[in-house]
Parts: sequence; structure tokens; C-alpha cells
Amino acid sequence: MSEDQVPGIEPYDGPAGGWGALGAVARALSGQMAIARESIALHKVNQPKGFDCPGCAWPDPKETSSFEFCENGAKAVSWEATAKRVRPEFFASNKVADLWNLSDYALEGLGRITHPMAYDPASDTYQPIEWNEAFRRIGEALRALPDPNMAEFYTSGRASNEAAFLYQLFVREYGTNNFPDCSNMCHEATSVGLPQSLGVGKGTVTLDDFEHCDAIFCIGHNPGTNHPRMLGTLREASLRGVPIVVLNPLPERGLERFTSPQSPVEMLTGTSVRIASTYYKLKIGGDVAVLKGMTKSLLDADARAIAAGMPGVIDRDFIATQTTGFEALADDVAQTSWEAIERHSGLTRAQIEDAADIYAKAKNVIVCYGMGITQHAHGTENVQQIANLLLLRGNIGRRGAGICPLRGHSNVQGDRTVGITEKPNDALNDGIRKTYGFEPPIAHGHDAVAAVIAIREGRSKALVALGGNLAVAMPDTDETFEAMRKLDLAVHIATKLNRSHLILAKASFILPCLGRTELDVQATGPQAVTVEDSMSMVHASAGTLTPASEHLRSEPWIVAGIAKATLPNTRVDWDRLVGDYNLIRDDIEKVFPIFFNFNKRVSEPGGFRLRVAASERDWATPDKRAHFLLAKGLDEDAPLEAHELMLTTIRSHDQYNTTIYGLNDRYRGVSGRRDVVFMHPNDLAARGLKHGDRIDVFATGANAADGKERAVRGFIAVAFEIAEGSVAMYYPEGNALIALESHDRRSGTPAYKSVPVRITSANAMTQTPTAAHAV
Ligand SMILES: Nc1nc2c(c(=O)[nH]1)N[C@H]1C(S)=C(S)[C@@H](COP(=O)(O)OP(=O)(O)OC[C@H]3O[C@@H](n4cnc5c(=O)[nH]c(N)nc54)[C@H](O)[C@@H]3O)O[C@H]1N2
Ligand SMILES: Nc1nc2c(c(=O)[nH]1)N[C@H]1C(S)=C(S)[C@@H](COP(=O)(O)OP(=O)(O)OC[C@H]3O[C@@H](n4cnc5c(=O)[nH]c(N)nc54)[C@H](O)[C@@H]3O)O[C@H]1N2
Ligand SMILES: [Mo]
Repeated sequence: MSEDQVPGIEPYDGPAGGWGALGAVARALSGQMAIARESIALHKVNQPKGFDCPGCAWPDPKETSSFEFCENGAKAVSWEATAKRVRPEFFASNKVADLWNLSDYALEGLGRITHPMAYDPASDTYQPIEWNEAFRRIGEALRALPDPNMAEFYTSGRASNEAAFLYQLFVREYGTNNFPDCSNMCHEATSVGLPQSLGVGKGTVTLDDFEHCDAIFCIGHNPGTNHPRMLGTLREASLRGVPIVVLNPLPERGLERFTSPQSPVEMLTGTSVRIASTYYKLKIGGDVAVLKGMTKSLLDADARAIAAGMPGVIDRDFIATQTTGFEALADDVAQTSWEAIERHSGLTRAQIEDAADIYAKAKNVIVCYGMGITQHAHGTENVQQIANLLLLRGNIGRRGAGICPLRGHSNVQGDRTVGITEKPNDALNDGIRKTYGFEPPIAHGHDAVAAVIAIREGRSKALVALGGNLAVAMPDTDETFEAMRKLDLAVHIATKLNRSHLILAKASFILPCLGRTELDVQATGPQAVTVEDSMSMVHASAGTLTPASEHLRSEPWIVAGIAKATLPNTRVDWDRLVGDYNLIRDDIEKVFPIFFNFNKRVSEPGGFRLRVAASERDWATPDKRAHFLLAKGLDEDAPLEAHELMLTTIRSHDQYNTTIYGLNDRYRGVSGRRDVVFMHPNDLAARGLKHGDRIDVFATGANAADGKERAVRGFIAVAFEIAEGSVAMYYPEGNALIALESHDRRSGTPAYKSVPVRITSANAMTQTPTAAHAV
């Protein structure tokens, strides 16, 4: 079968961006928006007096005067500002059992939820409920639990600092640290790994550093889709002649070449700018091998230089005065063979030495990374090996250099800063005690994996979710859904209907909230919220659109309503705080002194940067030094069997996490479908398969250790220039293959990106896809 005979699969030859992106925006808008709302909305994105884009967490340039075009930002805005509504009449005429049969795409596509809703078991429908009555019932159910640690309070990273701060305050006064959050599935490996290495769990660079760097490494992230505004930054660097080295098992178009829609010349002449100067398609999970190989190569080169009487390659002075652990690292790489490095990385020694050479020749280096690094069974170690590489040449805490984790949700980093953490430290607990006079719970609570396991085992009976789609985002789809059906109480604060809302507890509520694009008016007038981006910049965001329904309330207002109904003797004056968000910010400043002068500083154009100690070479570790930290030996894990492949789960160009905007993945040449598995032609041939064949995918190894069969059936094999031995499919379709127990022991991050599988021709009985809720 030739390639173009597989419906919906046709290689895409264009660059990222360009006219294709403009066309996609036009389609996204025409599909969703009423014209009046549209014309107001897009011009207000990331403007000094507008709202923060609910898309990604990439920062805005200082002078946000011109609208920075971003295809996926436009999709995020139009998806929220849609003219479509899902009203009580619709819920009344559709049983939950019937809604369950709609795809995730169709469910969210119904539009914005307009009324607070409560599930009615007699009719199997959601029915409208008054806000106060909903709060009364939720408060009663939470108070009825014998132990506050039997409730889980999830946060998805869209919540503003103000909403998240009130939420953690309520939950701590209620008495638990059970704070599963989307960060647990995302950059937890960063939050756990970097404090040990550098004393701070955040990136150390700012946008300015990209203007002064001499090399950029992009490891395991896909900015063309997930952080599109970053392409503008990479383009500028490329035009300056900065080498950009990519480590990624897939050829991602956004990392190859980009036509800036902001550049009339590129648009009109059909030219594009190359992004990667070298693109290494390593094996899935091969990052530690590459990083160890680069370290080995640097240390060898250093020894040779010193022997020849030349200056060394590594920064000895920095290492001696500011770090510990170098000797152990040097021993570790000396004992790691090039044979093992090549076998695990899928790259040759010469390629890795070239990468090390680019690193060594650049005075200032930035390493960027995303989920390709964190979502592995050894995600924390992966992150720490990146820190090691940078420390070797003092590439932290100096202009033009540093580490740049690409955060996920637009405020996931801010939520953590204002207290969404299952492991509060003394400073947080003291701040709460001092400010509010109650004793916060000290014992650590549940992260996302621990929360779902506790629910599965019946130890937790209530779930409150501030946004998100927890059941679909988590691994082990069937088990996770089954677990959630055992709950006594499920409360979802949400903008749009999703599958998690349809997994019913004894009492289930959907509480519709304002989105970030919408006007939020409280007792003292219109309010602004604040968010923190990937580079620790905090700025204000004020919605401008008329709310999608008069019954919507803001997240802070809803959290306060639940708090008042749950805590009759509360020490917090909830009404006062919700009436004026400036007062919430005053309280944030009291609990977290890093926010000093919060209201004043956030009113400056562009906001302010929270201090990141490591950016100033102030190492906030116990011994006040940066640490070289070791990863396990490359051969410590059992190797894959010959018949196994390593699967990674990724985002398509038309999705925002579990939100499916459309069924296309333009840059990867897929249209109208999501039931695909990208495979190397040799891996197809080795299994007697052809491009376009129907296949079944079975989990093996850690995801089959409990004896359960986890499988995704009837998908299409797509021949793709992915690294040999590596295969990829979309998330959430792939989540059915992953056991909850398969996660990084140190950070709890699920191993979404290293799933050993066996792939066979589809059983004739299963020609139609299963486990594909998304489409
Ligand atoms: N439009 C849009 N924007 C988003 C999101 C979205 O879904 N849609 N999601 C937001 C969120 S919450 C997040 S966390 C970020 C996610 O942003 P990314 O981290 O870019 O997301 P992924 O699609 O998971 O892709 C990770 C990349 O890692 C590569 N990869 C997979 N396995 C490996 C590996 O073992 N090693 C290496 N080196 N690379 C690997 C994949 O090929 C892919 O290019 O984006 C945020 N922004
Ligand atoms: N296999 C696999 N699984 C993964 C990943 C992967 O790469 N592979 N990535 C993981 C990652 S990085 C993440 S972050 C998680 C994402 O997990 P979540 O954050 O839980 O999921 P989302 O899909 O972002 O949530 C979408 C829902 O959020 C609600 N929503 C949207 N805007 C708002 C708002 O302004 N306020 C409120 N209250 N609700 C709103 C809508 O109802 C929408 O249906 O998934 C994880 N799961
Ligand atoms: Mo994320």
C-alpha cells in the first residue's frame, strides 16, 4: 500500500507557522466564536490591560504592545470564548449514561456550562441547583467524613494565584494536605530534582538570557505545538547564528523550520528559518545515556587540554568554589562505557561528541526541556543530569545561560508558589499560623498517583477538583474510572463538560466558573487575577468578555462558598477577601514574603519577577552549594526483549491536554483521526506489518507486572521517521496502557513517556478501535 492510500495520513512538507497556521486559526475561530466576542477577545491576549493567554506558560516579551500571533493560543481563547452552551435543558434530555457514549471531543464541544448542576440518580441526569444549596450539600458531605484526610483536593494549573491561594487555605483549615495537582503529572520531577541540584525547583533563565546565549539545547519538548510563542525566540537565536541542538525521538517540524507569521517577507516569499542546527533522534528514554556521554566527552576533552598545557574545558574554579559531588560524577562517567551509552541512546559516540563539542565551544548555554525528560520512571534523575551538564561549565546564574523547564498549564508554576503542595514546608506552615491563627496540618498528603490509589482502595471518599479532567489525564484509564465510581462526593469546578464529570459519585456536582477571558466583578468592582509564567514572571490578567452565562461565578468566589459552608468556625473572612482581590494578594504576601509589595509590583506594566536564588548563584541547599548528582547505571534496568518496543504518549497539534480541539495533527501529517501509532519502517517490517495496517498494542514489563492485560486495539500503524525501537501514540488514548504503579519513585510523575509494549497485527475480532474515548 502506498502512503497516500491510508486515509488521513499524508506527510506535511511545510514549515511550522506560516499560512498553514493562519488558516488553522481562521477555522478554529469560525467553528467556535460569535463574531462580537471574537473581535474583542484576540486583541486582548497578553496585553498590558488584557488577559493572560490560557494556552501555555511561555513568557511574554517585555513590550507587549503588538499582539503576538500564536495559533494554539488562538485555539485556547476561542475554545473558552465559544458561542456554544450546554444548558440545563440539554442535561435534562440526556441521561449521563448516554452522555458517556459521546467522545471527549464531543463532550467539550457542547460548549460552556451555564448553571451549577447536581446529579439526580432517579433520572440519571444532571439537574440545575442553586449555588447556596450546592454549597450546603458539599459542606455537609465534607464535614461528614470521619477524617479530613479522606478527601482529595485536585488543582489543574489554570487556576489563578488568587483562586489557588484561597483553595489551599480552605483545604488546610479543613485539615488535610491532600493536594493532588496536574504538576504531579507534569514537572514534579523538576520540582523534586532541581532543589537538590540547585536549591530551587524552577527555571533559572529569563527571556533576556535567550538574547545572550551562544547555544541552546532543546530536549524532549515540542514547542511548535505546545509553546508556539517560543518559536519566535528560537527563530531570533537561529538568525543570530546560535546553534540549536535538539534531542527528540520524533522529527518535530516546529524544531526543524519555522515561518514567522509576524514576518511579511517570510510569509510572502514562502521562506522559513531553520531552527535546529543539529537534530538527534535519540531513543525514547535515552536521555541519561546522552547526557552521561556528553559529560564523559567533556571530561576527556578537558583531560586532553590540560595534558597539552591548554586551558581546561570545564569550569574548575566554579566547580571548586560553588559545587559538591564532582569527583563522584567523574568516577561514574569513567565507569560508563561508550558501548552502553550508544546502545541506550541509539546515537553514535561521534554524534554525542559533536553535541559535547557544541556545548564546550559556547560561552553561554541554555538547556530547555519538557515532558520528554520528566515523564519517565527516572524523571528526577533525568532532570538532575541536565543540571550536571550545565554546572560543568558554570552555565547557571550568569547572563545568557541556565536551565529552562517548559512548564505546562499557564499558571501551574504559580499555583505551586502560592501553596498547592502536598508537602508543605515550615515556612508555609508558619506563614499560615501567623496570618490566620489556625494550626495547619503538618503531615504530608497525597499527590495525584497517591490520591487515585487511595480512592481505588476506598481510603479516600471525596474529590473536589478545581478544574481539569483528572480521571482522563491519569494513567490506567479503566482502573482510574472504576476507582472514581466509589466516591461519596465528587465536585468539579469547570468551564466545560468532560468525562471526569460523568464518573458519578454518590453525590456529584458541576460548578461552572468564569474563564480567564471573562469579566469578573465582585463587591468592589471588576477584578484582576495574577499568574506566574515559566520564567517566574508574575503579572496581572483581567478578563474583558461578558461571561458566558449570568450564573457563572469566579473560582475565588466558588472556593470561598465551599469554605464557608464547610467550616462554620472558620478564622478566615472569606467575603472580605473575595470582595477585593487586592486583599487576597495582601494575604499572599503575608504568608509568602517573596511576594513583598505584591499589589504595587504587579501593577507595573509586565509585572515583576519572583526571585530565583539560583539565578544569582545563591544555592539554597543545606550546604549552600550546587550539587552534581548521580543517576543509576545505564544497565540497571532490565533491557527490552527483542519483540518489545518503547512507546511514548504525546500531544497532537489540535489538543490541549485532554481537550481535543480537532482531529488533525498537521505537522505530523495526520488529519481527521487520532487512532495512530507512529512506527519506524524497520519496526513495521520486523513484525510483518505495513503502513496503514490495523494493530493491537499490549503493555508489557512494569505495566503488566500485576498480571492485568492493558491493551489498545485496532489502531493504525503509521510509518514515520521516529527513532528505531521507539513508537508514539497520542495521549489520552495511550493512558489505558499505563499502570498507576508505573511512576518515578522520587517524584511520583507517571512514566507516560516510557511504556514498553508489544505490537501485533490486529485481531480480526477487534478491527474497530477500543479505548479511544477521545475521538
Ligand atoms: N497547544 C497545547 N499547548 C500545551 C499543551 C497542549 O496539550 N496543547 N499542554 C500544556 C502542558 S500541561 C504541558 S506539560 C506542556 C507539554 O509540552 P511538551 O513537553 O512539548 O509535550 P509533549 O507533547 O508531551 O511532548 C514532548 C516531546 O517529547 C518528545 N519525547 C517523547 N519521549 C521522549 C524521550 O524519551 N526523550 C526525549 N528527549 N524526548 C521525548 C516527544 O517526541 C515530544 O516532541 O505543554 C503545554 N502547552
Ligand atoms: N499519557 C499521558 N498522560 C498525560 C500526559 C502525557 O503527556 N501523556 N500529560 C500530563 C500532564 S503534563 C498534565 S498537565 C495533565 C493534564 O491534566 P488536567 O489539567 O487535569 O487536564 P486538562 O485536560 O488540562 O483539563 C481540561 C478541563 O479543564 C477545565 N477548564 C478549562 N479551563 C478552566 C478554567 O479556567 N477553570 C476551571 N476551573 N476549569 C477549567 C475544563 O472543564 C476542561 O474540560 O495530563 C497528564 N496526562
Ligand atoms: Mo502539564
